[in-house]
Amino acid sequence: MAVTKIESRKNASAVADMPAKTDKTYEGLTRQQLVEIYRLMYLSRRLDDREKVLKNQQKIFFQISGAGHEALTVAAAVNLKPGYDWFYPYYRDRTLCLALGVTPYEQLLQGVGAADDPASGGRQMPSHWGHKKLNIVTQSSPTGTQFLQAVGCAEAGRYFSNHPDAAAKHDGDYREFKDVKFQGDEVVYCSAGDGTTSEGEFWEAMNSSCNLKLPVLFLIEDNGYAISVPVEVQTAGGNISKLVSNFPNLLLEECDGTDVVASFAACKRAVDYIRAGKGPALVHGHVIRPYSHSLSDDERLYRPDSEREKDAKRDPVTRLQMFLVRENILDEAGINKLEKDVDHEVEAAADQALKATFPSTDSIYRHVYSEDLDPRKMASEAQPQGADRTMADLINACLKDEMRRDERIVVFGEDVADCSREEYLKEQKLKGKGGVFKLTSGLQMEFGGERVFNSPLAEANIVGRAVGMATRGLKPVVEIQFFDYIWPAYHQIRNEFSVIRWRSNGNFSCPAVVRVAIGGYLTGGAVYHSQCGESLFTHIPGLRVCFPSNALDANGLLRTAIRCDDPVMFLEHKRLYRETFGRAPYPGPDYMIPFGKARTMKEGKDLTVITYGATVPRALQAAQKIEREQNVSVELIDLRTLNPYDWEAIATSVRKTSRVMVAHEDTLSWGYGAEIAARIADELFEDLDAPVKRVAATDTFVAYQPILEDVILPQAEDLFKAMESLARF
Ligand SMILES: Cc1ncc(C[n+]2csc(CCOP(=O)(O)OP(=O)(O)O)c2C)c(N)n1
Ligand SMILES: [Mg+2]
Repeated sequence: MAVTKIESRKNASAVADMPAKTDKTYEGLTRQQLVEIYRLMYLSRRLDDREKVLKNQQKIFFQISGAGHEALTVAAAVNLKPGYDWFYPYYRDRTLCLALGVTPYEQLLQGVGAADDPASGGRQMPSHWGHKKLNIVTQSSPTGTQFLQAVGCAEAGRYFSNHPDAAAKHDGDYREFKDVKFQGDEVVYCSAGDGTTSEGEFWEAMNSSCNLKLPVLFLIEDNGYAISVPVEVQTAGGNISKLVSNFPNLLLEECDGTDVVASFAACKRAVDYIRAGKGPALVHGHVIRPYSHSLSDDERLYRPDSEREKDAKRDPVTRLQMFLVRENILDEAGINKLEKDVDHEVEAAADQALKATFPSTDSIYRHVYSEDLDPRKMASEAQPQGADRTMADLINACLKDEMRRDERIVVFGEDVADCSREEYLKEQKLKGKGGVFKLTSGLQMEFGGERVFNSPLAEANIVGRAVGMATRGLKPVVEIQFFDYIWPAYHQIRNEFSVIRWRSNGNFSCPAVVRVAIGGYLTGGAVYHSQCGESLFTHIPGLRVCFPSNALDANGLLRTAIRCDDPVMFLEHKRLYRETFGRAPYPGPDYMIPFGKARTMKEGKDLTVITYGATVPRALQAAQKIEREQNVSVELIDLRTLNPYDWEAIATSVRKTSRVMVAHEDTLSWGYGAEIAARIADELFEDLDAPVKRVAATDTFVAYQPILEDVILPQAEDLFKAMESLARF
């Protein structure tokens, strides 16, 4: 049983030589194990106490405690295996992390913000856990983003068990740097507080993990409050167990989380159930929160003494201490010795942590992107074959090529499968759907439902699961059906997908591709099927952003996106999917376009137009017209990728023409063009003969009525006029 392991861990030495007085066990816990558990709980509490002092002395900068949650989280930990199972803990899980093998010194390094902090190297707050060796996945601060990632993590474990060859290393792409570990019966632990179950992503994770019978242990640590908001305000009826009790395939355990033995028994039943492959489990433990929410909170403002005193009587550390004495497991002298040893250990760890080296200030850019593989350098030649094909065709062809080449790729999203009810496909009576724009058509038929499948209609679900899978080494290439509906996933994109590598100081990464159908000019697309918004991604460090304008670029950039080691937003303009403009022959299965290399669509000498996406063909039309009619020679640059972008190409062209405009389909103000224009003004001022111009959509939404859409979105005519005035300036 896994629990015996804690005796052999380094920290257990204080009690290892204690003779067991009887063979009596408590729900399977031996007396010696209970002593060790007490040691961990007491250690955890003392670390919180020590941190509080350090915070008051301004030697650390934030403190949030695990106090009151010690019994429940240690009970979970002793049923699990560090470095074997996977862990998505939250900030109250100090005792769990100690029990898994994070040392007190390592925990204090977090508070200090030390270079050697194994969780983040000083980038993330203390008690935001992460430990690569122990499979404790980097923790963020938004409540509840861990749920769907835990689901994805569990899916990845199952996938690799079914496809062990996919785990192999492979030179020349992200797999060279992304090691895969899997066990077959691993459990994914995911904890949260009672308040956090109000987040929609909790329910999405319950839904998917139960539906897919995934090995996830949800531990809900219910201390009755979310900062100052009591549980009955968060949860209908005040008890989360009641609300989740009807989920199919779920084992539900409700326990007194201040009682170690009861918590241990509940967690053991849960873990046994999960390891047996029966589905997920949720353990709902009732705990207390004696130290307010954090050091920034004073709970006396909203909780009367009577309530706090009632809680104090259930303090888990005191309860276990009394239990040990009552059961003659330790006497007073034994307790005193243990506590003294722990006090010394904490002091020594704190002294050592306070001497730790800080991160160097020039390290701040490390791990924003992969340090191993640079997509700006990934390139291979096209080998054109056959007739011209559309952007939709060549994206589909790239997905197929890459899925044949790399068994780690999974594709999911809304409607992306050919047909979820596979028996219909087997009867071969139907063609299948394959995406609302048919971009994933035929993928499920070729690669099977395990690699290509429909997600629930829930965008956070898609990206959150993809992040969890990619963290484990899978390569999800997921689809967001319309950019207009990406917002539920934006939280995962902004706070997780982009930042996991940086905040974990390179210990974790989640290189996946999010394909997004974007843009207007649809005639009838209206407000919610026509939006752009690329600057909302380019404004996020850590993300690569592609926005191809033609079939060949879409193919070559998507291949680089898939093979690279960074998270990529791949923006596909739906108006361009089947446009006559920009069709091209299939370039072969290895064609890669490096990121950050613009394409000069047309050379010119009088003015430069910098653009991308659906304004490329419109700008080209305008440029040809002005050249024809007024002999103005326009240089047209298609950026192709927006982060990174090709500054070199911009600067070279501006130096040549001295007149420049940036054009895009997205709204004008605070758009992508503002950044490019500002940089040109800053760095190329002396090369300019005219102010930098911008052409973009009006600062409105896109309307349904075509005559309105026409005035809202930039047309070739608008570009023509802007070129004219720029040339004349
Ligand atoms: C998405 C999000 N909203 C708000 C916060 C601010 N916040 C941090 S912890 C917390 C309360 C969490 O309560 P609960 O889930 O019950 O956990 P507990 O702290 O009680 O253990 C809040 C509102 C946050 N971190 N993330
Ligand atoms: Mg709470």
